[in-house]
Amino acid sequence: PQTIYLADYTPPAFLVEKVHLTFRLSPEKTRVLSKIEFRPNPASSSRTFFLHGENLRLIGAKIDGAAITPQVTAEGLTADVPDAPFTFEAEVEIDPAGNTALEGLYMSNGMYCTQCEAEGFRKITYYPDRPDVMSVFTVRIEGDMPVMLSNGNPVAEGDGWAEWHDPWPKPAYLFALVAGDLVNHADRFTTRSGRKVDLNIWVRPGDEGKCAFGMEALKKSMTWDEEVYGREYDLDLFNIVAVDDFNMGAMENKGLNIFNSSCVLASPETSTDANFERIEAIIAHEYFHNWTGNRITCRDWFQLCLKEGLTVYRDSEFTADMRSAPVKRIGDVIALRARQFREDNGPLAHPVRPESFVEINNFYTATVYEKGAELIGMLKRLVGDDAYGRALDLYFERHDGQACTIEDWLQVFEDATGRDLAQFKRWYTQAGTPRLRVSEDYEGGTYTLHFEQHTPPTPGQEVKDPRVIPIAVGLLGPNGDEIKETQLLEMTEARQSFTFDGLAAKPVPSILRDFSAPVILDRETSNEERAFLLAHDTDPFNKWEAGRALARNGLLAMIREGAAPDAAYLDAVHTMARDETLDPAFRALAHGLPSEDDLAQSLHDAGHTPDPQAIWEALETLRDARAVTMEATARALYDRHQVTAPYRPDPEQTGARALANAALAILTRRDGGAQAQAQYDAADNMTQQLAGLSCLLQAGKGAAAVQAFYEQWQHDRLVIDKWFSLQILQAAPQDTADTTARLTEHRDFTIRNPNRFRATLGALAMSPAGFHHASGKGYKTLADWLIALDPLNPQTTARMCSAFETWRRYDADRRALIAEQLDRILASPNLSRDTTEMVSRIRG
Ligand code: B3K
Ligand code: ZN
Repeated sequence: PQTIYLADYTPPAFLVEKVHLTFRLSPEKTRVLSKIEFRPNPASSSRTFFLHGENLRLIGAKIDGAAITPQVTAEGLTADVPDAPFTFEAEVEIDPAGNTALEGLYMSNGMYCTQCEAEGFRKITYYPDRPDVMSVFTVRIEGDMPVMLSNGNPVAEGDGWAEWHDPWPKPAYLFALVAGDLVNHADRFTTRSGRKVDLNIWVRPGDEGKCAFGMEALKKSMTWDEEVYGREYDLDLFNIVAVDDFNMGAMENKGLNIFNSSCVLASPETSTDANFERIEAIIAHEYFHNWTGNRITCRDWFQLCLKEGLTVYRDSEFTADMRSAPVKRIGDVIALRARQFREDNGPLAHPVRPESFVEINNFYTATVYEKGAELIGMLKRLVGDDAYGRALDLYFERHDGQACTIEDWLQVFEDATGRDLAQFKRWYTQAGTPRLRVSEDYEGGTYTLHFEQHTPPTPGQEVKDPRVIPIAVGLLGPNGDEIKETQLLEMTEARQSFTFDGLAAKPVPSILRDFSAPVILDRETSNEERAFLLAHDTDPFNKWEAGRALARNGLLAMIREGAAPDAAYLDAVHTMARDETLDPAFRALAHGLPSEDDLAQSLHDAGHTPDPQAIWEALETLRDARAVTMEATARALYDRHQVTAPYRPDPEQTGARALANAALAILTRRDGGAQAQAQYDAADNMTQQLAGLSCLLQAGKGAAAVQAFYEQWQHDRLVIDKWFSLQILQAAPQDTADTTARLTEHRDFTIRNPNRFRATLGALAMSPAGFHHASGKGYKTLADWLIALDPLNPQTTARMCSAFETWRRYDADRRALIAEQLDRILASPNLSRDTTEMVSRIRG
């Protein structure tokens, strides 16, 4: 397969003025008629006419009305064209029903839908399928479907046809079409300048009752973007459609967002608090793309973080405003470390702006999205809130309607602030997580912090230059009072020291407050100091972080030296649990322990080979010990934080349920599941029901509830996905692979639905002790299914290969077992470009 390089970018030879598409829908033989008005691009010296096109049956083509015979290959079409504006027409036939890859136009439960980002439009018709070609689309849909939608505004409709027009020029990746038997949940929004916008969430009949929450989230997002970023919606209609078969979460097509049904449908009975929160965030994210992504798009796919990093950052600000900012921040950092740090420290490491790719779908990664968002957050910290606001205003003013680059983005900040961002740009071009080593000294009232930054080599990048790192620091006095409020240290050198004068005693530093930069902090410190910060730090993130570090150190000592559970940790976490001045949601988070994967990485970093089984056992031992010391407290917390009011997925109730369910998990280790069974039986919402079921499975008492749950929910796909996952996640390590294999035989398992596949095989991959079981059966089960999925759906297969990305951490036996599976995948006949690239990079 061919590698594409950023350095090879050239502007398009031809631009598109207008495009008219006619779809004659038919499941196996859809005809697509296109009429595209091209003109030579004055900014290009090339006059080579090339249109992308894949899996298309060309019926005929014309230029300026005259039939032509273009040269057609598997990638596209070329033809001789005039050196002046001309009209290209084509008629092609495609097979939506046979499209199992879920890219281009495909069918999901009898409904037609599209997914074009990144390069799916070329599976619909011949077109310059690149984001820097923006055009105005008019679309006619012919078919016998009750509802037929495309981007923009409806123009006209009749029996068996509908016409749509989108006045905003857009790249082909934002094109969308949906046709099916759908019903809508409708609402209205008036923008601050008075535009009346019709809002709809379109779903399959029967799902109407699961739209209200998503609709509220949409309206809140629209208001928030007006208030915070000054951005208004720009069409008279905004449609969201829920689709069951979808490769990712959702897609921001102009005026017609398409969602994985799991990311929009919600009801208290079927969705957990976490589902509600995620749905609110994803609806916001896709809506925010209307400005950061659609009005201003990317010049080429290397610039993906331009829209994704910024939009993730914007949706995180939104959630922080709607809910608790510290809880959101802590949750984001947990996820960043779990997914992005893992990626950045393994064979798939790549810069936030990659320099090459084989298959762009493989670069919709935690690095581009989540680290990309961290870069925006750092930039905002460095320039300050006001300057950030000015820079964003300038960005929208200068680049509206354009396809831009990271250089454009940084230039806006330089122009708005007068700041030189050359060093900051390294965050976009250098892969790897910087490690920040800290030491300190104190003499005569002066306290000095010494920092040293180092970024380990990553594939293709041996040596790294120092980056600018914003380090938020506060100082606490010996009695726990804050003696220096948070200040931002700007580290620009490889080694740099910062002093604080006039101190009466040696302070305790609180470093990297609010996780001010995506780095790994490396500081020799005592557990006493961590317990002190846990008790006194005014920064919620670092308070949480201190507890997490205590837990991690105790666990590492248990794993490495067979130490007993750390009394200091047990004591500190117990004290915090009882502190009713603290937000219940925060306390629930502080109860979480480092993940198995987190511990494996810590061991690896310290030069040890992680044993997944030993890690799992240490966590179990610690949880048991905690249950002994905290039993009475857990009982009290459980009772105190029961929610009696009618269910609402708001931050208060969500926090209370999270804390009560953390307490339930503790109690279950003492009462054998009695309280969990009671909760399961009484539950009137999915959060409580699922927590009850989870605890019962944990206690080995889940058989009856598993059966009952299935019978209650077998009609609801999204709930049954949870049923598949939970049984695997809660299996004992030696049973994880067998449970997975057994569930793949269940009549409700299907390889064709990505949600179900992820619920099952993804759960196996997310259970480290089970996945890495010494027998190798976890590896083999996953590889078998990836090999089976690849011919049907390369995108989802390739994404799930990252389960193997940490393989070099493990012992020689496990490495050999994994290598065998990776080689087996690579040797599969006709392996997709997507999976070939991923497995080759992982194998190294
Ligand atoms: N932009 C889409 C992701 C498309 C993924 C293509 N493989 C969703 C989002 O980030 O909002
Ligand atoms: Zn996005």
